[in-house]
Amino acid sequence: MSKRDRRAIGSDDDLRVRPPDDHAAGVKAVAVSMQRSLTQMGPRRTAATLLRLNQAEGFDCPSCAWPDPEVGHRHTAEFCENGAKAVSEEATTARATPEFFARHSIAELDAQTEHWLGQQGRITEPMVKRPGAEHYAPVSWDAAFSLIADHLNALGSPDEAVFYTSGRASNEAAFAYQLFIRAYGTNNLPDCSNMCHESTSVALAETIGIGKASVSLEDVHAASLLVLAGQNPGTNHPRMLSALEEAKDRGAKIIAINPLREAGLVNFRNPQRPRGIVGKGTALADLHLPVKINGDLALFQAIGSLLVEWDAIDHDFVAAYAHGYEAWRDHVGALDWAQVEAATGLSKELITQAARMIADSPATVYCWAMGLTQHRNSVATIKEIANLAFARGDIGKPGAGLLPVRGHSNVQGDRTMGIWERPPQHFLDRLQAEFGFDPPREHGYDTVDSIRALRDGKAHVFVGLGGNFVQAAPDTEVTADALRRARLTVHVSTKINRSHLVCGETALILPTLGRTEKDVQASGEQFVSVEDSTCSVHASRGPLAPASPHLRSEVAIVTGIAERTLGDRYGLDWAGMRDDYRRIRTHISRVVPGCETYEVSVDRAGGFVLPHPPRDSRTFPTASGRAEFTASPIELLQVGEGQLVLQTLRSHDQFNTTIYGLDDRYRGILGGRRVVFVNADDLAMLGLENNQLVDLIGHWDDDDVERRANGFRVVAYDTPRGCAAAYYPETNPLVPLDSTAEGSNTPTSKSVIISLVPAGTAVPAGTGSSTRSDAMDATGDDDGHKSRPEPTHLS
Ligand SMILES: Nc1nc2c(c(=O)[nH]1)N[C@H]1C(S)=C(S)[C@@H](COP(=O)(O)OP(=O)(O)OC[C@H]3O[C@@H](n4cnc5c(=O)[nH]c(N)nc54)[C@H](O)[C@@H]3O)O[C@H]1N2
Ligand SMILES: Nc1nc2c(c(=O)[nH]1)N[C@H]1C(S)=C(S)[C@@H](COP(=O)(O)OP(=O)(O)OC[C@H]3O[C@@H](n4cnc5c(=O)[nH]c(N)nc54)[C@H](O)[C@@H]3O)O[C@H]1N2
Ligand SMILES: [Mo]
Repeated sequence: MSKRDRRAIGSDDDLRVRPPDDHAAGVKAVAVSMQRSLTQMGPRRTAATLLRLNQAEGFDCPSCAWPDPEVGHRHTAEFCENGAKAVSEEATTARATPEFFARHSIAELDAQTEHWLGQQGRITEPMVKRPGAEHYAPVSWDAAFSLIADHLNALGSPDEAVFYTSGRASNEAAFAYQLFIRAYGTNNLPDCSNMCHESTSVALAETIGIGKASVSLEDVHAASLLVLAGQNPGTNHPRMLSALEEAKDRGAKIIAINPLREAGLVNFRNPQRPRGIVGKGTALADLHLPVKINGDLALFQAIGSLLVEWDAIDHDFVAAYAHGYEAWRDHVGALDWAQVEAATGLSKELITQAARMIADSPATVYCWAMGLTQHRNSVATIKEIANLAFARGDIGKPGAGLLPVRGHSNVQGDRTMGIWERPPQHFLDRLQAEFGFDPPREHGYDTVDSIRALRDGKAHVFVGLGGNFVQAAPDTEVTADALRRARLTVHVSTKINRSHLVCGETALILPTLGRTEKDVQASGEQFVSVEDSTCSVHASRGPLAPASPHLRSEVAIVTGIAERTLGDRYGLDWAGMRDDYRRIRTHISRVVPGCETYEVSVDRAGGFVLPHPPRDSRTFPTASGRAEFTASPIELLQVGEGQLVLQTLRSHDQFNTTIYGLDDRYRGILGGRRVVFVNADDLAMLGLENNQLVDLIGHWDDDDVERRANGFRVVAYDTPRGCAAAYYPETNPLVPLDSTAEGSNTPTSKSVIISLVPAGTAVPAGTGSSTRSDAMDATGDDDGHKSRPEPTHLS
């Protein structure tokens, strides 16, 4: 058992399990968020922050990317329990000072849990770990920038550095960052999106010509049917529940497609409405399809075949706007129902019920998130959703469309601003026209390819604008070894995380302002801008004084690194951009399509909405200029005898790798995180007892890495046979680096093949049986991504 496993189990001594909840939110949620905020921030900061959250003159919630209601329709408290937790986590009064780093060696800190690290508070000064040092020590900004510049300028090629971005960076920071990286000379811009909605971006670019949602919040309210697939809104997008409630009030129906009966899909008690406080709340899903993990492609094809059979097709839409209908119709016409039932675990009767609801609905919105994007066949699955929308004409009309629900609050904006390892040529052309240098045209490394490059000694410098790379990325031990091989790792961060401790020979932590804080530069107080899941872009202004006088904004840090590294190369005015963010926005207005009046539009109350041709005019910027039907083969996941398919998901008390607390209230887990949810019949079949301590063994044949995560409590849970669930990031050591989605290279963190053994059981080497239906390229060839289709539109 590794040191990390032991200490995590130690923290779970208080684990208690009770039955899962049958509803989400309600008064309890408000009480929980207020109490946490008061403890971490005190009453004054609580009032100063929470009441400005998501208001027109306030700041954008740093939690998820769910859109805000129109100005005039917002509540006084326009936030959810988990948004309040995210704000408290950032606006905490705890501080990790240089004295703290002097007291604790890096090894000592690395022996602590992620939860404990987060509780140490905001980092107050730039810190450096020199080669061989056991502690981080304070360093001046000036020296830090020089250190980075020296390392970058000493590399044999700019392609030996990788520049990661997490989805909290503002549009201004993201634009300046990608400009610097391209002027430096590489497209190595991996981001969290590579692990998140990349499958969506690829699938939608091919089918509708743009990788973003085709709906507004008003469309969600006006839908007659909402299909929620692979998403847990009660925890991850709680404000979405208010929108679902509004839709239900107007008569909408909801179909939930999820292996788990998540509380937030069942019932919502809105704390802002009287009936949510005293009554029974609003029943949400009218139909729940407990699909087997990764059964969605087969499910959507089966629904498609029924629509064809019933001729419930919008032939006018198909004739006027679509391409490839006949090939799709013939493909789904040849469906094998036995295969569908094996893949989905659902009866034909239940699938028929769902198809009937879709056939009867004049306007359907399809929503999805990580339950669909993190599988080998994710791109095909999402293209199948597009097929259904085209078949019914459910795109480009009120109350209908495609809604990939984004994760990080500005992950979509970062892509729009050019954070992308595969930038479209037209974006690079516009950069060239604006700045007068020829940006690199070769595609760069995505997240998985960056890890391979660091591992194989092809990259030596890692810079992270936010995020917690070593915990978020797959194959924890492989990723950790790759980062340790770097000559320099740099993290622009608000709080301590594991990636600061599993670092390169030289390591820097550069502490930054967060979304809650005032940002004052030479020209005065600045605002930044962000884009939500529905392409709406708006300004954000933090209300609080910075956590420390030594903090710098992300823009100041990025331009500082750029200035020192590039000098006056290409005459780029880094100081000007830093002093006045309007200069960055002027560049944005000339480079990013749809942002022509950026400065004015973004600062209007409620902001503005970016153009989206399919949504706005049923124009499809695809290869054929039409909505592209596609036909995809169904492949069953091959799972060996006694093995399970594990999905790695979020608890109610975390934001990705930031662990707020140890409860997963809605699922009935209290005081611990090392649990694995398994169907009771599978437990009996495996000879395991509920509550038994087990180890998780990963099965992946293509390399010699032993993948194991130890010391999990088994919890008998309502999930389909053969399916298991456990929390991320504890289970990331089980996700093989080379197991990625076809076309998007996203790690398959929702279909990990495992077996369970009683804790401490030795497993002889070489017992990982092959679990896949066919071979895939697992050579670690970092050119693999180049075979992916050329993107046409950003994000
Ligand atoms: N509070 C909070 N908010 C967050 C986050 C957070 O960690 N905490 N993270 C943010 C980020 S970056 C993201 S990307 C989003 C993530 O939001 P979600 O996608 O909701 O996050 P997950 O917890 O990964 O949940 C995946 C859901 O898909 C289901 N699922 C798993 N496998 C399958 C499958 O094969 N088919 C189907 N149909 N369903 C499946 C799971 O049971 C679960 O309900 O949330 C964002 N918001
Ligand atoms: N097994 C498994 N792995 C997954 C997933 C999964 O479902 N299963 N989900 C994937 C998904 S969807 C995503 S999006 C990734 C998330 O990957 P990341 O985005 O890399 O991870 P986060 O945990 O969101 O990053 C948290 C860190 O960001 C820093 N931070 C917070 N606020 C700010 C800020 O304002 N500025 C800066 N500069 N830094 C800040 C803090 O130091 C904090 O420790 O993980 C992926 N990994
Ligand atoms: Mo995400």
